[in-house]
Amino acid sequence: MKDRTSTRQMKNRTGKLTALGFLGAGLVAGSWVQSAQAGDILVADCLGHKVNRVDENGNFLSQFVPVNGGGLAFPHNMIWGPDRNNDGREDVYIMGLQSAAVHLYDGVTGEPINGGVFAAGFMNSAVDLDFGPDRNGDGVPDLYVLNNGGSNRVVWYDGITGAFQGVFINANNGGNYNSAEFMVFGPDVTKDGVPELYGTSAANGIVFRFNGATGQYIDQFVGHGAAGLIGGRDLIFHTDGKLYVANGAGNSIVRFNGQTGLDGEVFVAVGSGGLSNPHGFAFGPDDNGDGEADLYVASQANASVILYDGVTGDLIRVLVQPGSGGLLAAASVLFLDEPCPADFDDSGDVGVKDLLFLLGAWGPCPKKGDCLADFDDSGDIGVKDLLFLLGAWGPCP
Ligand SMILES: [Ca+2]
Ligand SMILES: [Ca+2]
Ligand SMILES: [Ca+2]
Ligand SMILES: [Ca+2]
Repeated sequence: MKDRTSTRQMKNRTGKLTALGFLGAGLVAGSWVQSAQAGDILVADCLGHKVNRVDENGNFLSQFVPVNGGGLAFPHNMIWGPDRNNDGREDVYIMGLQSAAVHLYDGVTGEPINGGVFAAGFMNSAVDLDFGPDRNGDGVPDLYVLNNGGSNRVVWYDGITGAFQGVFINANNGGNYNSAEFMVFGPDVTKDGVPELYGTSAANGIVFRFNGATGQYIDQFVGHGAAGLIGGRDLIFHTDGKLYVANGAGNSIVRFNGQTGLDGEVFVAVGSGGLSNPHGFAFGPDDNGDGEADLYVASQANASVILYDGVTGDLIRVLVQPGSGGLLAAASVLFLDEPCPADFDDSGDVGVKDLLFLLGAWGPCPKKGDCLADFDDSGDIGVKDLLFLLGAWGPCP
């Protein structure tokens, strides 16, 4: 039910820490950190056509998706999305570039759901996917797919059925958006309540911006070469208000003012820890104990995952050693979902303390995505969220 959709930072666990901080009482922030560190991580292997599962120390555990499982070929980005097999837990959606499909797997077991395909058709070297604005008015966020090839740069699918709906951004919409790599919905500059779409290109350092409601080209949010950005990959609007971009061709991570696109600076230094063609990345569980989320980067060219301090960008360590677990090329990372999202205090069951936390945060969220108890992502904490919590009452699965 918890449907973390529009911005990528909503899909890691940093929101939980923020929400607990928002509570003020500091409920059990210490135990949260402990718990978050115990999470496993998925690593998409684009050349190995599989998804590995590693523990918090980067040790290989298993293939979450085996080679070509569910028809997967060349997995690129991975996201959490709505529960499709009605077990009450979110499921994992994976962009298959060569299989030209959005694949779907059980978020706990990795088993393919409905044969492993949620959406297909009208994809041309599809590289990224995201749930975003509801375009067909049924109240459910729809699915957007970014194509590297063809003229149908961004296409969209019904968020419930996965049925193709149409072209959202045509390559001729303006901006000459080619060699697309990653996209994300971010700050609403047109002030119409709909987040805009921001995309990177492998061919240059431009971050393109499009109107999230109409698909029309707006501008170059970041210009080529800023902070040394010469070939973009993944991008994240982080909770600190900055836009982080993986500089694939430049082997660094750079960041900008998330509202203006200016004030570019290098965050992770060129080649730090062996960083080579960084692709997907995510802020996730605090590893070095400073209470702040750290940065996990898929270093594609040397098939590793490298961990950096989420505040300073300094190298912490190489998390997944090059080639570990048969990894051929790391495309993206995803933190396995929490098994019990309503267990805010991580006590192992959903109980009175969790109920009090939800009631204490009742009403509008201070900021969408930073509102832990907003299970249905409605932007406020209300009756539906209360019912979800009550439905999960008792010991966690
Ligand atoms: Ca599920
Ligand atoms: Ca919809
Ligand atoms: Ca807008
Ligand atoms: Ca940290």
